[in-house]
Amino acid sequence: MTTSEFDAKAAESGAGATAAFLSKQAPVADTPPERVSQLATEVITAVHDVVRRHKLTYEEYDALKAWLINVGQDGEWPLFLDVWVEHVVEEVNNAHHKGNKGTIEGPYYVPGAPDLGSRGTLPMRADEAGTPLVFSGRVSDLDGNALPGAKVEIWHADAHGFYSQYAPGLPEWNLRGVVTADDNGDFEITTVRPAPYQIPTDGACGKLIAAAGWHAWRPAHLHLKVSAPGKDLLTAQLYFPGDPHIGDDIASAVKPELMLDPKPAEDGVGETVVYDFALDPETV
Ligand code: MBD
Ligand code: FE
Repeated sequence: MTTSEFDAKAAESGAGATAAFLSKQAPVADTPPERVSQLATEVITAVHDVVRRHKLTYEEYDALKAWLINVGQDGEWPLFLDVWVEHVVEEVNNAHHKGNKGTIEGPYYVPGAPDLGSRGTLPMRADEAGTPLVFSGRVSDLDGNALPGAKVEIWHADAHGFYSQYAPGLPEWNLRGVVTADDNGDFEITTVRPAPYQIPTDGACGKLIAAAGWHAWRPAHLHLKVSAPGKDLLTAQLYFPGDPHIGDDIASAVKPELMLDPKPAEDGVGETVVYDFALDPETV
């Protein structure tokens, strides 16, 4: 793939993520005016503090203004917020959980992926690139009781870092599916190992990264949502040992509990990995 083809797909992903976010719900929180006022005042005051502390020039102020406008025009508010803010929202909302650690959802979840039964292969192209990976596990409550019927939704990028329904040219549900835990709480998903992922570099977020001398990489990851009646939804990502970006994920979404331990498959084709989920009771 050429750089310009890569960039063209990246730009479309941003616009798609914005459209998908706005269409999935009316994102209105029932927040009382006192709390809106407090939150807004503190955010604005934090900005004032930075301006004073660093004596922001008018040139810098205008560059900031142009950049903020560009984030919207490039459709990159979902990307910006999920990369640089969501991890703290996840942290404060799930701190009380005693079961599995979760992490951020990111911008590319789509509900309603194909149902694969308890054991199945994610939809993929005949020549899908990547090492075959069989991912199995068990869903239980905090006491270890199986949760038959629990849903495990999984989605991940292809070997080029593209997510179906955001990058053009991929089959609709490529590398997205749902399995249902069987009577023992067990499930199995066959897919391919994802590749390290670079967030789009051609939009406003990429310009910030370049201007600041940062890098744009996330470690390779599988996204998951694990759910069962009466349990809190677990949104997680799982990572692979030895990945060069485990220690410096641009989205700050790696936790030691989210590391997989894949083994070579017994039949010599690809890898197998086992990872179990314990769900917390629903927060009331
Ligand atoms: C991703 O695939 C992702 O998971 C996050 C958090 C941000 C951008 C792209
Ligand atoms: Fe992702």
